[in-house]
Amino acid sequence: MRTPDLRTIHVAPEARAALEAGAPVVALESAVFSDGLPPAEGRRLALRLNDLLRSAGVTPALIAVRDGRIEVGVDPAGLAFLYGPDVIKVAERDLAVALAQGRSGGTTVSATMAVAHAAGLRTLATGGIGGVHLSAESSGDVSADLDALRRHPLVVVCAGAKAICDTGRTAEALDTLGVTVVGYQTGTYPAFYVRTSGVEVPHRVESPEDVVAIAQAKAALGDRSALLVVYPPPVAAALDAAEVEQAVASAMAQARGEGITGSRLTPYLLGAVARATGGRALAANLALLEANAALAAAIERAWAAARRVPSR
Ligand code: PSU
Ligand code: MN
Repeated sequence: MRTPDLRTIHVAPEARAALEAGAPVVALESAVFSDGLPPAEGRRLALRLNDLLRSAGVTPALIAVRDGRIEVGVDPAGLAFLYGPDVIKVAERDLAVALAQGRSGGTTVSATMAVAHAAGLRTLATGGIGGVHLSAESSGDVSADLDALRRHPLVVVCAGAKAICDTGRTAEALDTLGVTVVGYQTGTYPAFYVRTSGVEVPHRVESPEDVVAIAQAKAALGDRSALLVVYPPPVAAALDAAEVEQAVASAMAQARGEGITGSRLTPYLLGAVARATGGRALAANLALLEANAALAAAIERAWAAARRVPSR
């Protein structure tokens, strides 16, 4: 799919002004609010992310679809439309349906990348990307986020793939697709709630400036794939690998028992894992979303500063 036509995308005045000025802007996905977190937690987190980005001198650009309008720069105080009865989880392939049928929904990483790319944004923060699911052998479930990373040249900050994915197989898929992956102050992929999966990342970076230099080099080469920055969750909130493995295994058994598949699977599993860990998975999820937004903000600030330096 080509990136959507900018005329079908509504960019809020503040985000538009920041983009025109070359000022730092961070895109946020909204499926995490509509599907990934309990509504009350999601709504509070949306406000916190907004405040965090603003205090870092960055314009927040929450992306979502409201009544068939694709919006960039949604007010985090007005998220009720994400919790109505007809809300859909909008992956890139669903944008057209939402548009044609006037639907509302939270955008996944794939849809958020497509919209952000078309609107001229450079950096996106999320919790975990979708990847190759642990059940992929039998179900064939591989997230559309992966192919979107091949086609949209954004910097995407995440804590690796979601806990219900197989990090090793997700890393191989990213390799095949030609996505540039760097570990931020780490040599291995984090596994969402867990600081390390043991799977090596191809490259390691130490600073926001390192990330910007690679993003600029990719642009200079005409490389259209994303730069995926994997960032371990904060030490204080991170969980133990064994605990997560057990919680995920029992969540998958429950999902099988209830016959849950397709786009409903991710939200179902995340909820079951949160319950199985007595809420510690939820706390880790919130903490890593904030940390990722903060790193995305630092990357955007470094990028805006780099633009002001005269070129050699
Ligand atoms: N990570 C989370 N919560 C989420 C998601 C990721 O902690 O809700 C969402 C993201 O929006 C991601 C999507 O793009 O799940 C992937 O869904 P699927 O596996 O169905 O492609
Ligand atoms: Mn899927």
